[in-house]
Amino acid sequence: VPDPSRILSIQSHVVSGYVGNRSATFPLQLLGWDVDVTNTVQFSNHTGYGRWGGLRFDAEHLQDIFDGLDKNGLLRYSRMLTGYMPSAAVVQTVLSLVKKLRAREGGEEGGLIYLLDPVMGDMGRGMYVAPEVLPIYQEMLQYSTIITPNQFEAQALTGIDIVDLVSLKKVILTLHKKHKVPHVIITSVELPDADLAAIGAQKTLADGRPAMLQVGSSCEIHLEAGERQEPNLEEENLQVWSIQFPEVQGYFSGVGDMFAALTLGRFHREGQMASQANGATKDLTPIAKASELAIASLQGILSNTCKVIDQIEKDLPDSTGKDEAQEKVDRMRRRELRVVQSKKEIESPMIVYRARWI
Ligand code: PXL
Repeated sequence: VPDPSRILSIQSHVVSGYVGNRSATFPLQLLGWDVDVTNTVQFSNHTGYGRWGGLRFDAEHLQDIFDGLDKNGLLRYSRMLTGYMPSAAVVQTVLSLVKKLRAREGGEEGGLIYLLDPVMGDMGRGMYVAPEVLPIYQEMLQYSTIITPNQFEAQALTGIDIVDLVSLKKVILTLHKKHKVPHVIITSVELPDADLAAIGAQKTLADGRPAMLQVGSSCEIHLEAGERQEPNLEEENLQVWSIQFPEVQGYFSGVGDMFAALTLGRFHREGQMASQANGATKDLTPIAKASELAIASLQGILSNTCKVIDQIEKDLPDSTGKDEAQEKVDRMRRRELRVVQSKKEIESPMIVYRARWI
């Protein structure tokens, strides 16, 4: 029997700082999950520093770990989370693992909940994994429960560019219909002003801060002989929700990883896949509620992080006399998420930014 409180998390490890498993484990543990941690890389620090030491693990190493768990009857999970995987061979190994876990749990009702974060790149930097990773992720989608691509990754997975509301819906529909994904969250999207206005969204929030827009959608996928069937879904019955929240200036590493972890940790399977009623009062889906909580925690963590950065930078001399590489390292160091200092924000976040149907 799968242990109802165990999550298998497969992503990066850094010795110092908080990305990958280092940003996922503590929040999940605080939320009451037993986290079994599999590291896909072990680096001294995240790659944003510009220099780092350590190894990317190969597929054989990961397979050996999974085999070891299996031999001891430990490969029974109610939930699974994957993030950055360093090679196509590793993604392939995890694909075999997911197929095995899905088969083992005897179908999907009450079975494995798998959050797949298809880490491949972002709009600013483009693709930062080998291109061979993409087709394996595309095959993996049909075994996932929840996916959390950013705009770049959603576009790559579907081959459709998001340029407006119409293409955004086409991407979501493709992920549900062709790839048979039950719950889709596109963690942030850029839309033209007119399309933002059409869904009642803003470029900037009431307090003047620039807004980020996240969208999500759920779709019931039926099984036949254990195989997911293509849902009978058309664009006009898609039900998409969105959340707008302030963009915190500057780049913080590990935010996406923590969002995925918190969303999985906060997700309750119970409840409807989509809204039953029509109109503005229709209930939010469990995935929208999980995302509200995840965003609320992250806003709190980022706020704690920024307070410390401001404190340090206020007292910094104009010139530290250090070389450019060391300045960059110091800057990255200051921007590490304050994870253990944000226990309160993880356990009892204050929801300010709400999901709404669009
Ligand atoms: O998702 C952030 C991340 C994960 N893994 C490694 C990284 C980073 C960000 O820089 O370097 C190894």
